[in-house]
Amino acid sequence: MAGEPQDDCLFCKIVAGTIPATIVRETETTVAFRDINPQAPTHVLVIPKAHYRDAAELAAHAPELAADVLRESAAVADEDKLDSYRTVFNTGSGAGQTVWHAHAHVLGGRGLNWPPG
Ligand code: IU
Repeated sequence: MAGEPQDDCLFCKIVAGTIPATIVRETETTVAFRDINPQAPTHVLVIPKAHYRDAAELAAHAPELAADVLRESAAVADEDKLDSYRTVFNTGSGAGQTVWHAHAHVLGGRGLNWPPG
């Protein structure tokens, strides 16, 4: 069910502490950790602790939590002293989503092209 931990979800396991991650920030409702396959000098994932399969489900069921994720994304950029950065939510496999627990990618520390691939 939306919002409930899923046994087979990698990011729920990171939240539970049963799989290690390089955590850079944590709040009551969110965790931010370095991506294991970084695409930029800063590549941090910000996730809600509660399980929602993607950003659309998160926004529909828990808009205040979605706002927490955006606020923490800005805080990550601030901590890494990024004056420009990109916040990305891949939603659906056609857009490149591979982990089915909503997450914001925070990318920065190099020039970023537009449009993305
Ligand atoms: P995507 O938007 O669902 O494609 O992003 C998933 C990200 O999760 C991707 O950038 C992976 O490198 C990252 N990731 C991770 O940081 N740790 C893991 O154990 C796994 C994936 I699996």
